[in-house]
Formats: sequence, structure tokens, C-alpha cells
Amino acid sequence: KQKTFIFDLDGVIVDTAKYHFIAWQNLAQSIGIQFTHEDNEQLKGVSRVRSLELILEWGNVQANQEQKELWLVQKNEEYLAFIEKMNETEVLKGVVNVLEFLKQNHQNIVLGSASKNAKPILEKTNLLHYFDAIVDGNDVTNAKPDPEVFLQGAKKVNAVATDCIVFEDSVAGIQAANVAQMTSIGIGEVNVLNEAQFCFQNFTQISEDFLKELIKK
Ligand code: B16
Ligand code: MG
Repeated sequence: KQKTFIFDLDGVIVDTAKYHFIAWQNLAQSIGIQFTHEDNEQLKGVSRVRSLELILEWGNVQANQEQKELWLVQKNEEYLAFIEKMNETEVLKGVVNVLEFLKQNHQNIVLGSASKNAKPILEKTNLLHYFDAIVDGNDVTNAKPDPEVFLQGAKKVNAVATDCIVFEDSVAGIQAANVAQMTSIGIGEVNVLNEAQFCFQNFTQISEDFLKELIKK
């Protein structure tokens, strides 16, 4: 059977959170706000605009729209400088094997990410050719846990939601997949991603037999 496998980007395919962290921390510092690793955790899967709003809230800083736009540009420019230096070695372990297996078995492969920089990241890491469709922060108006990003992904490859399988590292992303009636697979800690139908520490733990079962169902 042909199924559609939808991958989140940050935390699933690559660990770009470490670059987001440095860029947000430098911006926060320049504004005079403290920004820790724990703060950064809370921004996973959250859009750029919303992330800035949260950081300003945490630091009790008010700013007008024009200032916010400038800060968003400043943050993204620094983030893009990191992306520029990315390559294949940054793809998380096991991911390429799973993509290869799905491709060989004629499955749809779709990206469903909140990032507006998804395409350059897939290009830099040499993964773009695996994807039949990409839905990212440029396409979506409602953030996860709203299922919009995944529903758009299904639509792009003419799949029905119940034939889709989502790989996600964020709680909101798992909720979005569940709301969409897709099979949700958490990548990360099972105690955090307890709403996921299945959970794996990383892609090396996902066997071909498990994937075959998902395809057969
Ligand atoms: P950008 P995902 C998300 O990616 C990141 O987890 C989140 O930290 C980031 O703020 C968001 O993308 C927007 O990224 O600034 O590149 O548009 O996990 O949805 O793939
Ligand atoms: Mg993610």
C-alpha cells in the first residue's frame, strides 16, 4: 500500500535547536534579557514570531512592531549563517536509512515543519531529493497543535489523513498528528511524548519490520 510519511524537521531530521539557541541567546543578550537552555526547550516547534513574543514576555520587555521586525531579522540572519555551514554530517542518526527504505518501497515522503528556513536546510544536508512535498512556516497560518501543517502535507500528495504517519519531537506536533487522525510517532523521551501512538529514542531504533507493518496496515 502507499502511505504518506510526514517528517518534522528540527529535532527529527536535524538538531537545529542548537543554532536557534545561540541566535536567540545573542539577541536576548543584546536586549538585556536572560535566555537559558530551558527557555530554548520551550521554543521547539514554536514559530519565529511567537518565539520572540515569548522571550520579550519572559524578560518583561515591550517593543513596537518596527523594533520587533528588526529583532526578527537580526535573529534570523545569525541563524542563517549557521545553516550556511551545515552539511550531510548533521543529519540525525538513522534518518537516511529510513528515508532510503521508504523511497525504495514507493512511499510518499513529506516535510511538515514550522520553520521558514526548511528548504535551505534540506538542501545543505542533501536531503531535498527525498521529499515529494514540503509544507513549512511559509505555508501555514495555524501553528501546531493545530493540524494544518500536516493536513496540507497530506493534500499535496493526495493522501487521506488516516493513511499518514507523522514523526515528531514536540508535544504540540504529536497532538497535531492525533487531531488530524494520523499515526503519531514520537522521536524522543517517551515520558514527554506520552500522547504519541509509538515512541522511539531515535531513528536507529525504528526497524524495517516496523515500517513494513505501518505500510501494510
Ligand atoms: P524559523 P520544526 C521549528 O522547527 C523549530 O523547532 C523552532 O524552534 C523554530 O522557532 C521554528 O521552527 C521556526 O523556525 O525561524 O527557521 O522559521 O520543529 O517545526 O521543524
Ligand atoms: Mg521539531
